[in-house]
Amino acid sequence: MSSSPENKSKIPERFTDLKTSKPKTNSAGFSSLKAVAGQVLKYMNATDALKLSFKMNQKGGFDCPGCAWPDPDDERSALGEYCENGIKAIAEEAQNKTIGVNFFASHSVEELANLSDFEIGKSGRLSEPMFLSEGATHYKPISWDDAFNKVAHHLNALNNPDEAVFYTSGRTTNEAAFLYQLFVREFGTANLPDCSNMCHEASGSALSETLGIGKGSVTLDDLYKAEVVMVIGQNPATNHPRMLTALEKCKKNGGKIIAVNPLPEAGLIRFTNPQNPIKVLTGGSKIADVFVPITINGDVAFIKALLLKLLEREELNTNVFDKDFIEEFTEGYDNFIADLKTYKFDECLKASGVSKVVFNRVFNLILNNNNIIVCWAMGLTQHENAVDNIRELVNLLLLKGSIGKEGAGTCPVRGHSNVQGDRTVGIWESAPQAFLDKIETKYGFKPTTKHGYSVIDAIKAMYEKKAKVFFGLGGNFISAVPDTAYSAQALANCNLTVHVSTKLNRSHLVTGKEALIFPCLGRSEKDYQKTGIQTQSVENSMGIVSSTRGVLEPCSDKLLSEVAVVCGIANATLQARSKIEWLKYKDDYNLVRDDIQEVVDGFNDYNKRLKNPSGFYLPNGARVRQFKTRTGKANFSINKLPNWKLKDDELIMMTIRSHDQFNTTIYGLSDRYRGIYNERRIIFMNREDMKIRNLEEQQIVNLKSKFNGVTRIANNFKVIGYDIPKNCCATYFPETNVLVPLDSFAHTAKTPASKSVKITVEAIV
Ligand SMILES: Nc1nc2c(c(=O)[nH]1)N[C@H]1C(S)=C(S)[C@@H](COP(=O)(O)OP(=O)(O)OC[C@H]3O[C@@H](n4cnc5c(=O)[nH]c(N)nc54)[C@H](O)[C@@H]3O)O[C@H]1N2
Ligand SMILES: Nc1nc2c(c(=O)[nH]1)N[C@H]1C(S)=C(S)[C@@H](COP(=O)(O)OP(=O)(O)OC[C@H]3O[C@@H](n4cnc5c(=O)[nH]c(N)nc54)[C@H](O)[C@@H]3O)O[C@H]1N2
Ligand SMILES: [Mo]
Repeated sequence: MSSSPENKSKIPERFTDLKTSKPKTNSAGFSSLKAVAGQVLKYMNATDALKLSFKMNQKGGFDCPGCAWPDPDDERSALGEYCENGIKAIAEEAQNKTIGVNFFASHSVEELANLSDFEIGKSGRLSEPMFLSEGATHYKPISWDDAFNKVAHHLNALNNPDEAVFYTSGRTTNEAAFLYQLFVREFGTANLPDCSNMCHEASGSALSETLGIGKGSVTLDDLYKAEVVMVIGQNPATNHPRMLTALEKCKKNGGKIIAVNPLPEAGLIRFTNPQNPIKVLTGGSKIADVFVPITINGDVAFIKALLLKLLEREELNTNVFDKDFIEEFTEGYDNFIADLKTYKFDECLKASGVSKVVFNRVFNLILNNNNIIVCWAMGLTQHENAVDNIRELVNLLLLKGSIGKEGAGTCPVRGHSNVQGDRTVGIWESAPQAFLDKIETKYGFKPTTKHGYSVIDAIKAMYEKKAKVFFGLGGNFISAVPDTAYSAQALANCNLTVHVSTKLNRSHLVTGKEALIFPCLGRSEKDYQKTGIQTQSVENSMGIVSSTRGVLEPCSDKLLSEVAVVCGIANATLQARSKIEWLKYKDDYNLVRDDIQEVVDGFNDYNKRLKNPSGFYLPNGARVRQFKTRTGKANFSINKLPNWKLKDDELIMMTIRSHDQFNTTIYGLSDRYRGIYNERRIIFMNREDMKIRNLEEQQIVNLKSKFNGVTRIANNFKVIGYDIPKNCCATYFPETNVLVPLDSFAHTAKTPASKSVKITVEAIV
């Protein structure tokens, strides 16, 4: 008998072989160079590896498929703008080993689901389209044409287009993403959930409302020139390693860095630039001038405490706030101040878990400087009050006039390499009317104005059988989403699940009645089409659009590009009823860009400007103090102090990334900077919390989360005593996604609250 969707979705609860060492305070340096070489040579031949490292993030080369950190506009190091984790990302993609008919004939879905995600990832690159028929135990090969027709058949059999869900992960390029949303809208729905819903959606919500643009306002140059950079809720040494070079440069220019994080993350404390041999020998530079060990979800309280003290000073001495800026460019100041006065400093500071001494050091830096940048990532966006976290930071910047000028502003550090670009070109379940109108004018069909499903809504719709076809352009839906067991049942309820992927992942194993795997080209591979090798484009975290072009031969001749897959499906599904000649786009991607420039603002002369080796900046109102909000000004906002409480036996858990993973892709089992080797089933706990519970180092525990009367369980974790605030704990994503309740998400943004999961820890007796 085959196992349940829940069982297939579950990461096996076995231990590997835990070793520990003291956590590191320094990041990168020699050990990073060693780790890079090890990872690359495991998978690739040396010639390919060299070719790649010279072309990655070089002008005219290909964009690293890792994070969305921008490349410097001018100088780039000779060896490629690379970092350890960028190289790992590319080594993972550019593997020589492929899997196809033989692999799937000899491994059933059931058997593959028993592997760990690390093992699944090691199997190799997908090399041909595969189909799992209803009730079958094994995937079988299928031709591309038959596969497209199958998708078309299922889509056309639906009662209405809203019964289909079209997910996107953030590696998809602008060209593929634009065509994909165009197809989805012409098909008749706006069900376009994307990984952004689980990532920076809260940033987008907060920033659009307060500053009129859902993106950050700063450039790399601003970071170099800032007087103070606050890095809050972010672990750059692991997730955006090249950011540390920018912070180092900022410090060299006299800037100060404040790091706000429950964990003393390695790179936040010290950093050794692996591209600087002298620094490698001398042990690197100090990064954080002040490290703030905040309690999990203590950020609104901490920022409020800062705001209150600033106000106190302002009332004594008139030069603390930038009153000219507030007067000319903002709205809502009086209401904001009136609300702020209802809070008490001591209560806020207490709720943040930060000591008075540390607070004062931060306060003095903020008080005495006016060019401030705030950088943040998932530590702020994955809470129920995530939107408030970001709006409260915006309040701080507005008071100081620290926006829209050199060395100042907002810097939400994006995750996937093109997640920002995908949204820009229309991957949005609630796209603005102006965008839909432009689609209508250009193509002559009327896109639905009804908002579609975001990730959480999509899961519920599939669970309730209101949605019956799931299509994923990239990503690993089942492992990325919260509430794994419920979500697995949601997918299993579908008639068809389809994934366009480079590598095998768990989402291929937790399927609807029928399932398809579409293997596609990766970033590093040459994209041959009728008019020659194609170039594509991406937008980084700072709104720069640049080209990307693969350098390696494709790992199989049966791969299609994402653009070709989208065109194939659109053509097969819509046929004569389409107003669009779909197949022409796959022959020549210049035509896609010609269309994008007509529909999306800021892309004029797209093809021409893409030839600029550094790419081009998209317009950004906040950067030039043009705030396109409802009031036409930058808006102050009123944010409540979150009022979550733990029961006596509860801890608040954040689910974070190790140093050896890219989201659900597990490169290795270690987390070197935190001193963890060969094991992912661990829970970092405060040593006092361990003592209260009589827990010893490496003791085995089960984790439980209770939410709205439902208990969720994840078994077998080893306890690690760690430098983490009391009542807080940390585990790795995706192992603990089973514990994240689907209904716990950010207000207005619906980002799952995967950084504030209330759990209890139970020793196995
Ligand atoms: N190598 C690598 N690079 C990546 C990724 C990857 O998995 N691997 N993922 C990419 C993606 S999609 C994204 S979104 C980004 C993610 O980048 P990050 O957001 O840096 O990733 P997380 O590991 O989720 O780390 C969150 C950090 O926030 C802290 N934190 C958690 N809760 C709180 C809180 O309540 N308050 C504060 N102040 N801090 C808190 C944690 O201690 C941790 O340091 O990285 C991108 N880049
Ligand atoms: N508990 C918890 N859950 C989280 C998070 C968390 O911090 N905690 N973080 C959330 C965040 S920030 C994000 S962004 C999501 C990530 O969610 P996703 O974007 O869905 O997940 P990834 O792991 O990035 O997707 C990896 C898969 O993408 C495919 N892939 C890789 N490259 C390509 C490509 O070029 N093209 C195509 N078509 N496919 C490709 C491969 O098959 C690979 O297995 O997870 C979210 N989930
Ligand atoms: Mo992300």
